[in-house]
Amino acid sequence: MPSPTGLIDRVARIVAATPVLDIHTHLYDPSFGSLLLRGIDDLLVYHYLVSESFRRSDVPEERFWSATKTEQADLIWDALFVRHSPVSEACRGVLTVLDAFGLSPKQGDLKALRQWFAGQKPADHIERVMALANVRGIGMTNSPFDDEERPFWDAGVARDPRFFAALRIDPLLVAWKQTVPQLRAWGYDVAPGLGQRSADEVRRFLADWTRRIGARYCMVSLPPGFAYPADTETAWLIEHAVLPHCRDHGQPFALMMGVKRAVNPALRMAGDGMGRSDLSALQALCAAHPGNRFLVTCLSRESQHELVVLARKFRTLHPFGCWWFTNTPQLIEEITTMRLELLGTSFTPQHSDARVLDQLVYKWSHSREILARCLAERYTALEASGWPVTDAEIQRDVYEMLGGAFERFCAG
Ligand code: HDL
Ligand code: ZN
Repeated sequence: MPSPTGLIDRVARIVAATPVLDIHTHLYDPSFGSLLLRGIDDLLVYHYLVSESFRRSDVPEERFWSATKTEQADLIWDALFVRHSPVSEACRGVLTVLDAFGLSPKQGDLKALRQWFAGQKPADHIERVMALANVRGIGMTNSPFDDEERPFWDAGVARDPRFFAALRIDPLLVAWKQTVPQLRAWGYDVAPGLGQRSADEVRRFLADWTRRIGARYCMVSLPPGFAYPADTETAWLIEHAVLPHCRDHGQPFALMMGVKRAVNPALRMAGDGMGRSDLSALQALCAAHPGNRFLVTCLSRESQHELVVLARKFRTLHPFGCWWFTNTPQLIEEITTMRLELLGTSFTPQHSDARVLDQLVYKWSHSREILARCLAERYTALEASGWPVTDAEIQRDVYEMLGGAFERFCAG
């Protein structure tokens, strides 16, 4: 539908100019040192590209894993960029990043790219990336069970306020019995058989870490088979420990639903898959716990419509992001349009899930382009119905969707 008021350009300009709060990533505060990944080799060995490269090479998985990061990156570059056109979203992302830095990979070779990145001062590079991606804040994924990360919390590092913490508790909820010994070693009097003492001690564990890292929310990723109510450790711990904890601390509980871990273990982190979630579990959680707030993203395309309809029923449910395998232009467009048409602007369209600092540049430029298009279409339809939109209204809506609504949702 043509837009009489240059609407598409106005929306694109405002979306590009509005800084985003990236509510879920795997990036780290720069004070976490080498945990904050950046540069061409980390961009290329991103697990999305690892799985794509295995389709294009007959290198045995174990030989790949025994290679150095540089050798792995060379293999991936050759398989996905030299011998074939890099048309996948994850491949295009690497090129968007390099192009934004003014680098032309087709002329240069990986050596030249490595030299360029090696020449960037870390602190300057972080500022450059956050400015290019127009990101005002970055949500981390902080797991007490991560042996690499925990020493930084033990040491007490100076924090960059733009990086906020989120408490990730998967081992507690999806591998309870294997996690009990670790909790006991940390001084929490829990038992495999659960019970009130364990619930109290898990709440103390959650409270200790929430305070320690200043977590903005609690998060877990759940398999497609997650059920609630159910006679499972996961359901029991959510009901008797996590949700009371979240109420005590005024925190939303973030559920990332539908991940099948280690579908192909030989691919390691690249080996995870997905399945359709039974959202009646989410419906039951929202209905049984009106005092809790839920941030939810689903991995299966087939779960998206049900998630949006559930969000229409429960204002305590805030859908967010086009997660992982739905983070592709076609599905971002489909999901964002579905959400706009059924929820208005009361959701958070995207998070980057970035694992490498430089990825912020492509994940946000690709998503902003699509969000702007979807929004412009809605505003054009409004204008056609006699409701002209002002720049101020567009700015208000975009700020909401790029983090403002999330901040209000977290504040309760
Ligand atoms: O569980 C998660 O938070 C997922 O985002 C996984 O980390 C996954 O490996 C990923 O990076 N997806 O984008
Ligand atoms: Zn993630």
